[in-house]
Amino acid sequence: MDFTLNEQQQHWQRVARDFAQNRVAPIAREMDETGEMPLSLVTEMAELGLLGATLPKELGGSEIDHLSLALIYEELGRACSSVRGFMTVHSSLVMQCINHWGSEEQRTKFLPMLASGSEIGCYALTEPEAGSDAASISTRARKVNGGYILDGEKIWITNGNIARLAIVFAKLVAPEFEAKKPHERITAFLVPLESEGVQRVPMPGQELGHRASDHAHIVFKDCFVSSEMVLGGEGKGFKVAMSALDHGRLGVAAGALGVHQACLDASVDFVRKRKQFGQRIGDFEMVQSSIAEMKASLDASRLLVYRAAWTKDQGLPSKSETSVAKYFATEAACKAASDAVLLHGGRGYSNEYPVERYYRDIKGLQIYEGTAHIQKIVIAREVIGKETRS
Ligand code: COS
Repeated sequence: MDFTLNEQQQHWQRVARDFAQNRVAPIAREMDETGEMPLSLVTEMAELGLLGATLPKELGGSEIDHLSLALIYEELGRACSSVRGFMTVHSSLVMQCINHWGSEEQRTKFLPMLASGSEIGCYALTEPEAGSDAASISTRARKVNGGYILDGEKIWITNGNIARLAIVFAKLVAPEFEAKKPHERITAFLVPLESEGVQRVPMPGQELGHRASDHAHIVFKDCFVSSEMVLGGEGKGFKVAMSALDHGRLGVAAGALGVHQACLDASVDFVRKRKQFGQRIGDFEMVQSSIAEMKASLDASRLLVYRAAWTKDQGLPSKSETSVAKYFATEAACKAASDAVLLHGGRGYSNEYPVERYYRDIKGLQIYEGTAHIQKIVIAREVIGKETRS
């Protein structure tokens, strides 16, 4: 087994690290306080070739492998979870999904614009009454001449206010779909968000973390979408949604690695400098125990995340590997962030040091794109097999 990164992977790790440390990290605190990510960062990411990531070059992509993409997310997550979250939604949930499921026309029309950052994408699945139970969405798509009319509402849509294109999931209302199971009625649509019948507002309230992320509440009321905007075919929307989440979950898992690494870096720096009882606190065994646990769990998470990326690169089914990586890496990073705050004592509890931001941000990664419980369902079903009811 070869654990070394190849030249291409090292290249993308370097590019992402330079960008994250020089352009993102210095303003991470400010973005957290103002609740805004400057859109100039999107342009910079596009110019570096990060946004196009795994897409083919002729569609504006960089044709990189999934392991390189995971390294990019890790470096972004190490600097700022909100910026990493922006890119995971835009590049993995939206672009990889269109690249996989889109018709030739859809791919050539939308992907180059998204790769260049001139258009931003979002993924609209979650609803007020449909989170983990994605098949229970109530947004409807009524078939009419030449297309469909969408009615319904979506919440917690990352990039939803800044995006111009959304992948929207809705249940088809048509006689031939009436007898079908709920998930078999779901269809994915590419919806330009400036269409008539779309209303968007920022989500109310302030989130615990990811404060520079843009989250929208989107309402569709008599919104016409033409037939050629169906993504993946009528009734295929649940599979479209789930396969996109498999890409997105790898991004979240890799982002958690970055937060975990940042917690370790900050803690090591602190315990080397901070003195109590006449010695550096890093010389106390209990502190060393925390640092050792943080490092050991980080190494384990990294192997799992890289394995999931590698599995994708082999073209093998990677649903279970991705859920294992997402579940383990986010849990481990949550523990690391909690320990990092504790090691910093009173300073860790204030925003004088970045660990309190890591602690707030990481909780979101246990939830976004499928909670830890959902990941365990996916893993257990793979291991035990799904219950069959007669
Ligand atoms: N890729 C492709 N197809 C998939 C898939 C995947 N990862 N996961 C499931 N499917 C398919 C199944 O094969 C099944 O197909 P058939 O109809 O041909 O048998 C179909 O989808 C239904 O699958 P399943 O019965 O497992 O669906 P459930 O309703 O039980 O839901 C969970 C499964 C809970 C795993 C799913 O609803 C889920 O991931 N929920 C979380 C949603 C989420 O992450 N939301 C976050 C917000 S979006 S950023």
